[in-house]
Amino acid sequence: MPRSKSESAAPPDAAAEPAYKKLTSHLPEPRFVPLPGYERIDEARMLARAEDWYRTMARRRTTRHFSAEPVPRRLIELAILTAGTAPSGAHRQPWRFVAIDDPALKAKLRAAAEEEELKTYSERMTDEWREALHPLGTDHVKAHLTDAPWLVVLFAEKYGLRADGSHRKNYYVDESVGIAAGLFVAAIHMMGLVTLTHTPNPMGFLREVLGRGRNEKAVLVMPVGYPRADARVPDLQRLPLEAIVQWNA
Ligand code: IYR
Repeated sequence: MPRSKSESAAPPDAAAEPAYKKLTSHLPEPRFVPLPGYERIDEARMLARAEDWYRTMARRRTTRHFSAEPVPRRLIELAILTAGTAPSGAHRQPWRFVAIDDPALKAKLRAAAEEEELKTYSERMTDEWREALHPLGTDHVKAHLTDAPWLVVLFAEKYGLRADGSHRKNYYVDESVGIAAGLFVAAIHMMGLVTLTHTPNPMGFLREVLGRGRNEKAVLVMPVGYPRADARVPDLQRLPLEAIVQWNA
């Protein structure tokens, strides 16, 4: 009896490399090093640290009420270094930070942001959106942009630029930059400062005023400083665990 085509085909060889592996065979072997700095800790300490970290992070709030008290530049450097530990698509690290403490530049950015935001709140927002923001008390007045001692503007590098001007694609830029932003927010909180994730809309003016390249897109403006003694926040609750997790299907 003739064997069917599938029976006569060579059995798949588990050890055989799929053809795509050949496509990078001209490249140098990747270099791997032992996982650096990993320290196994016992379970009781794991739990204590996890509880402590959670309780500390649960106290983080976004406030619009910043003190003008100066903050040392090294603290901003450390928050940016921490943000830069984020994982990123193909390890392209597509985040760039502009840290501003010059009062004139802060005033210029505030004026530009308020001009756009006035149009956004007046004309661009839908009624539904305006109503959604109502409990947060946000409006086009951005006093925090000049009150806070630092403004940190986060840019996403949409693509890299090679020396010859050609574009080098970056991967998962939004996800990577979002993770970096989260780490920045956590770092600021852990050092006892506050920040606010301001999303001016539209953001094009930031690239122009700050002289960034066309391959970068502004993502967030984050004032950083101490909270004012009378700082207030909207009365919000966070979702309980049951509402945000599913264990298995
Ligand atoms: N970009 C505006 C509007 C705004 C939108 C959302 I969604 C917020 O959670 C907060 C504000 C602004 O920064 O005011």
